[in-house]
Amino acid sequence: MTHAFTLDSDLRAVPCMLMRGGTSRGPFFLASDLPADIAARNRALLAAMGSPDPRQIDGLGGAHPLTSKAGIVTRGKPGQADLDFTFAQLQPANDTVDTTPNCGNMLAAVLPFALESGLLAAEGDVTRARVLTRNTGMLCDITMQTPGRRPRYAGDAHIDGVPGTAAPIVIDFLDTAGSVCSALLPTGNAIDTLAIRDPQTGEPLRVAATLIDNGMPMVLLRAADLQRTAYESVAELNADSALKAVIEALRLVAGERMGLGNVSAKSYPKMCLIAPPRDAAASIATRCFIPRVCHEAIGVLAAITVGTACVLPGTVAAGVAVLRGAGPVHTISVAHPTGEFTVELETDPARPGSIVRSALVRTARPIMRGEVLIPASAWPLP
Ligand code: NQM
Repeated sequence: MTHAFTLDSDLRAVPCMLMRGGTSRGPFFLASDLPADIAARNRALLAAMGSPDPRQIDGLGGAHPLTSKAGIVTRGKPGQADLDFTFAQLQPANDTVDTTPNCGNMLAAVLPFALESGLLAAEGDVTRARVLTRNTGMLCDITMQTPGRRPRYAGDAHIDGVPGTAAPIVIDFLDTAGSVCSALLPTGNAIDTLAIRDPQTGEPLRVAATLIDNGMPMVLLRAADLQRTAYESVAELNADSALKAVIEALRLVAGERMGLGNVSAKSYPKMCLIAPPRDAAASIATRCFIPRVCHEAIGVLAAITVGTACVLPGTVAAGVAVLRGAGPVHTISVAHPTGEFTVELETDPARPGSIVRSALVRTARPIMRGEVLIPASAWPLP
């Protein structure tokens, strides 16, 4: 027997579906179910997630940046895309709602959400949709299994960072270079030197970095240059306040150099320590800060951006990454704290340093559907 809840109160009910997208999780909304005004929409999202509060005890957020995300989906413009997706990065402890960067993990949940919410109909045994991520204008094609025109979630694909296996969702990115930044290498250099004073010792510090954006603005640093290994555990790195202070100081300098202005309140650029792989099958070892806590795995577009640095001559990853085979299609295995992330990158031999396509596999599924209840003070009742 099903049970219907009734509600007659000063809480406002907003339809949504809680989705896992890759190694992230958050509520997905139809754009028509949220306020059109951006400030009002942000208030509604903050209330839905329970931010700001480190534990997000009064909302859906999971007290971590990877579970403080929301997706907003609508039909795309004919001739341009089947679906339009806006990704919103919230934070547990502050009141920012950032729709400037992309999130390739939440992106994986867009097609299942669109099918489940009736925004799009399944095509046949396999459904493919072109998705425009409005955050940066990025286009991709997403493919999932829909036997009998029903989404299938069970399957054999495993992604590190998520227990078990599920049906694969394939994402083909069409154009990722320079997402938030003006170009793939926003300073025009494959390596820049970042000069800071160590915030704890006051000692001057000069560190070589690759400032790069192939879908995600990132600062790549050789772990050895900071007397670390990039094999440390997430807990060790999160407890390493000396390292975190240096990384944040480097990030502020890098943000200005990348043309991003003052990034002190922004969730990007992400900071990534790199090292030669310890596992023979991997191409590179990574530990990513997003940007102040260490990622348990690595973001999707972060992995694409690191992979891109591996195949670009002259970056800090050159001489660190172990590449097998010789283009134009490179398979890069990016090792991270909970396993590895394989990305396929296609380069154009006629244009050295250009990536014409990137592809990867994720899994995603709806976890719960219903209505999130937010105080009417955050979005007044009609
Ligand atoms: O890089 C985390 C994640 C992400 C972003 C972050 C992402 C991406 O793992 O495309 O997916 O970098 O804050 O979801």
